[in-house]
Amino acid sequence: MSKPSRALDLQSTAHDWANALGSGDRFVLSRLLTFCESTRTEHQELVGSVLAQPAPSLTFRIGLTGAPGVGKSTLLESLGQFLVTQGKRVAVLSVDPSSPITGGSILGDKTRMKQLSREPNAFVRQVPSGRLLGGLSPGIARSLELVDRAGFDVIFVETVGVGQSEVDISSLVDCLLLLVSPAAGDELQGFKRGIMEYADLVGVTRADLHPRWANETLRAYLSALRILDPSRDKEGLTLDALHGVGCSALWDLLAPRSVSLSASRRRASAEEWRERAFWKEVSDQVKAMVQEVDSEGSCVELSRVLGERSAGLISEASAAAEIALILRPDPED
Ligand SMILES: Nc1nc2c(ncn2[C@@H]2O[C@H](COP(=O)(O)OP(=O)(O)O)[C@@H](O)[C@H]2O)c(=O)[nH]1
Ligand SMILES: [Mg+2]
Repeated sequence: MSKPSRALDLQSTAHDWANALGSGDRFVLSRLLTFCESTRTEHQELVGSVLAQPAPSLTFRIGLTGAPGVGKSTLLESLGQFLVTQGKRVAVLSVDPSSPITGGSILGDKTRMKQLSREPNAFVRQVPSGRLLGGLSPGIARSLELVDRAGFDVIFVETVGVGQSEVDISSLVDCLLLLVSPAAGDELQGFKRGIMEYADLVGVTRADLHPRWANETLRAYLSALRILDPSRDKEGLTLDALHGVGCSALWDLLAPRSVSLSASRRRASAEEWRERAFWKEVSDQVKAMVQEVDSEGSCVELSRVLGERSAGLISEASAAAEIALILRPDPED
């Protein structure tokens, strides 16, 4: 007999935790996600051992990206409920750049997906972003793995489309949906190439407010997407996220893309992603260290190199090489 889920603690075996998770126990899922976000070693170790237990990875993962306010959470509220009425179990991981760790969330009701959260067959969770706005925390790959094991049919990951995050998320999902707002003719210039290249589908929100602009925007995005990557099948549609108009058509576009990666391949990509997240963190820390030198004036040599580089006296490459030499410990010491 396995333990009741509320009796599980850090002394319980990974096997018991994994069983409770696999039975779809959301209390256990919530606790494991909290451990995943924790900095305590014993929490990280438990998550690691739970994930080391064999389990199929079968959940269809969909990334949803776009500028703040475009309508990501609103769409998930509608689309999630639509899917629940279709008998699907739906999970949402929403990467929240406004520091939910402290509980100091400044998010409105829309962002919380209030209706969807109340559905017994839905699970909505805000996960903290990395240190940079819109960045993904290194824990996200593991959080996704945990949700994946809790028996949902679909997992959505909502990320703010800033910087690298959509590139990162695209390696963890089966399909990436880019949401954009309707824009007038000249505003359609200057697409953000980075985001576009990774998107499989594009949705234009607020079609209820600006139907004509929404259609024009969709046309412009689709032709740009096809030029950027003619090999991939890019599709899109206009939506009224607020009233859920277009959810059924959107699902018709999404569902065929669930013919997804095999479990082992996905696990490899999660590991690869954690590896990248780790080295990014290391280089950010080193960068911060080097940048602080100037103000503290603690390292004369570094200050000199930084000063010479700003003044254009030495090239970027030789400045970087000199910094590496300075940071390397002296074997004589
Ligand atoms: N009328 C209308 N309002 C929308 C639509 N999509 C989003 N909104 C509104 O836009 C605001 C921001 O939406 P939200 O989902 O929080 O954006 P997110 O930051 O991308 O998650 C909310 O007040 C929504 O009600 C839409 O398709 N039509
Ligand atoms: Mg949101």
